Amino acid sequence: MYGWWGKALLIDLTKSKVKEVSIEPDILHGFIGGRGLAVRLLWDLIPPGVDPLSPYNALIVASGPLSGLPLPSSGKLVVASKSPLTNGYGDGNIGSMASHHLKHSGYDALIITGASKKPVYLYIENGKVDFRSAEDLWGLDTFTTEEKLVREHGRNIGILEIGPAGEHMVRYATVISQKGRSGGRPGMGAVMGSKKLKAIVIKGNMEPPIADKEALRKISEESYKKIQGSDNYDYWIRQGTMSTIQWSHQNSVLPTMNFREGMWELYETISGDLMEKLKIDRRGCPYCNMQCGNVVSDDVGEESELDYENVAMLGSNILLENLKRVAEINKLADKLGVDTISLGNSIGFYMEASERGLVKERVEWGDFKAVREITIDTAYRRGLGAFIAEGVMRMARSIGGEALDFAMHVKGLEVSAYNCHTTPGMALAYGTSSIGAHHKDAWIISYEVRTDRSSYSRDKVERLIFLQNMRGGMFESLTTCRLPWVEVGLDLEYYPRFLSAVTGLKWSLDDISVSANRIYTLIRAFWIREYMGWSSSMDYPPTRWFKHPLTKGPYAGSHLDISKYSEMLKIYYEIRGWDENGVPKKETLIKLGLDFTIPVLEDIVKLR
Ligand code: PTT
Ligand code: SF4
Repeated sequence: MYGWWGKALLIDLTKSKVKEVSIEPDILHGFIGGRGLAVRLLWDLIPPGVDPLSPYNALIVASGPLSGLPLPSSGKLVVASKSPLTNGYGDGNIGSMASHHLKHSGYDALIITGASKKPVYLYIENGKVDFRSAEDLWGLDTFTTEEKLVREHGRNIGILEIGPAGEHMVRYATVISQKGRSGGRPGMGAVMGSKKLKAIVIKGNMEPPIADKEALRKISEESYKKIQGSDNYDYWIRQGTMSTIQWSHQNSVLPTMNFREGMWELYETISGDLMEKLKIDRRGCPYCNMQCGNVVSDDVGEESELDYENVAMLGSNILLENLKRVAEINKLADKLGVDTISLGNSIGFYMEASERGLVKERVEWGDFKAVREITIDTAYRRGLGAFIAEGVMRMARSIGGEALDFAMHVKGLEVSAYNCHTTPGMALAYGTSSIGAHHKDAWIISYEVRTDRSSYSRDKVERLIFLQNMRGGMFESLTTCRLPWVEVGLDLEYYPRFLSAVTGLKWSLDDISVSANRIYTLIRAFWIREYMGWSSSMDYPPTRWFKHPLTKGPYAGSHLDISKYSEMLKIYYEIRGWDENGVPKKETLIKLGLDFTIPVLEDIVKLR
């Protein structure tokens, strides 16, 4: 078989045992890799209803058939597990040398189960696993951890690690790599912490099985050139995702004051244009020729790598009006290993609750000193930080009443940085994303703002499903970065060509779309299994967007219409082949080859 190794390493931390398990070709062809492979493995491996922070949960680290190969922006991998934030399927994508080394280590995935009694890290060289003591690493921030591991093992390795937030099982702790790459928003770092797993060091130098190396070399060379020659290339290299700050403000979608408003008169204090002036370096993921990690010097003179989501959520959303200060909080989040989107949401939610007099301890909008202190305390679950570490959904439930209306999450995952008072398509993208309110599966908002912004049309739902299948299905499973397509317009047709050259099988975009549909539907089945049922109310965006109109700018007075949203959701279900409650129909499961889920689901819900 070409394209995959056909094997995973099953690593049991309780018993310090390792077993090689084979992965059937049908599974690899049907679910591709990365996210698709992860959810397929989780379905079989973890007991239904498992506590995500117990030893019985599994953490999957998966590459895809294109990861870590010499083709554009391929240095990505997926970390996935049952999420301690949402109790459903959770994953994240991370750009790291760990992707290259996993691909060259003889395995498609690591499956990590059990829990160690004492802190450990895994040293994996060409598939041979050593369990090493991490007692001297436990408690260290992610930057220091990585420096120590590099001193111990040299530079030619890939490292994934957690910081104090993961160790203290903050519900939105992430996995960090290379001082500024973060993955696994729904608490993948907390799952590592619950297993007392501080880091994974991986080294591989085996030749991956590629069907037609010469064809791959040619397509790859051509695509790298296309990227470099694109019209948007120079601007992208200068600003990366940071140009979205000015775009979002101009289009009234910039999250401001806990998503109360969509624009902020002080947006220039955190903009991409300002970042360009402060920029001291540029970094990025392996195999990428459009590297977008913009590094600035922060308030205390240390390096911080900025992206749109980080700056919007820790800037306008909490009214912090100084890019160097925002950069300091962002760097702290990376060092502590906590997701910036959920952190900015959780602090913003608390600031609003405090303004409304719903909580005892007062925290003012834009109070930098307080934000700095809360960020550190959250990672260690100290004082107010212990409350904020629980995330928006749990904080809102414990306060109750009106707080539930301004709790900005879907299924427990905090909303990423797009305000949707006036963009129903993006609201539906959040409502139906496979991990909760994340834009990664469908960034329909740019299309929506360019075209018919206020419509709730069928066309928009069709476009959304296409985007979900490409972004959340194809890119997450191949697993490569989607930005060459999204930002500099690399033709999507390159991806089936890469996949055909690597696997020796003939793939079209339509074939990949069928797999994406299968992956989406299996993820939905996973949520139903873990929630012991489903209702369409789970697929609605936060109440604020229906109930609290914008008060500023050209869209003042606007909000979403709930009955029109419900109509869109119905169309969404119909196209996916799910029933009116959002449960996949039996014929859909059979058509997609997901028959194995039927007996499990039939015990829980009535399948139509
Ligand atoms: C991603 C989410 C994003 S999406 C951002 S900024 W973005 C935030 N980044 C964080 C960070 O940084 N530090 C931190 N402590 N928390 C953070 N939380 C937020 O996490 C990232 C890039 C970006 S930058 C984006 S859009 C694209 N995302 C991709 C994706 O999801 N899939 C894919 N196939 N390709 C992608 N390419 C781009 O990658 P999550 P990274 Mg990320 C510092 O992790 O959990 O998926 O959430 O991976 O290597 O850091 O690259 O404006
Ligand atoms: Fe990484 Fe940015 Fe390159 Fe994507 S475009 S691979 S996120 S550096």
